[in-house]
Amino acid sequence: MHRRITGKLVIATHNPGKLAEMRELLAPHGVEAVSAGDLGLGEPDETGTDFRSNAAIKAIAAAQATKLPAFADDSGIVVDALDGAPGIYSARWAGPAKDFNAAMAQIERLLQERGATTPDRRTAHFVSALCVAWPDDHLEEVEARVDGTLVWPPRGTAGFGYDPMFLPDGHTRTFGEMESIEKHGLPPLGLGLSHRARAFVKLAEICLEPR
Ligand code: ITT
Repeated sequence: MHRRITGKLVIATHNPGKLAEMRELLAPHGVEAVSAGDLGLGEPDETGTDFRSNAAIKAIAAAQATKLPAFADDSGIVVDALDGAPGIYSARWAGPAKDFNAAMAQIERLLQERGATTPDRRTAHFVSALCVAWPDDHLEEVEARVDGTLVWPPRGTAGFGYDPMFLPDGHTRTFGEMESIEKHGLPPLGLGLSHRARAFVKLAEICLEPR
């Protein structure tokens, strides 16, 4: 049986870009959200082998530490010509300095090495696995993706991470060139375009009161 989110919810992320998006997605549902950073929670080791298990690790750690339901996202960019890299290691490719310009340049270097210069050789998708964990170990888990191609040089300064390099299918502007409402706004305001927005729609269906 699915479980509804009621009362206070911990957003178990230390990534400010994700936190802003997760707050915006939750806002219409009247959920009182506090962030892991506000509560001074540590970051668990992401030892899972896929997005889903890493999202669960983060949500469970925060739920156990706070005795509140906790909401986590594990996400990343999967590049076909790089055999799925960086995938679950997307954050790590930016290094301790969280330098995503360097991480995007690294992807581009590898694509060039493999002769991936035309759009059909530069396909990629973002994945978001969302998990809500309760202190009694109940879990709700969903996952979604958005497909696109990688452009070079990166375009736009909106969003975070790999957004400036990612051109979603059917669009002419990268995520880095889109307003937040366009990237992850839900109907009727947006299209529910991003991986995180799409996963959130699935989560809202099973865990949240209708807007
Ligand atoms: P938390 O674990 O604290 O949530 P994190 O940044 O370490 O933060 P992940 O392990 O899930 O999170 O790494 C995901 C990385 O993938 C993230 O750092 C971004 O660089 C990238 N990413 C995920 N969603 C993205 C998006 O919507 N736009 C651009 N890049 C994204």
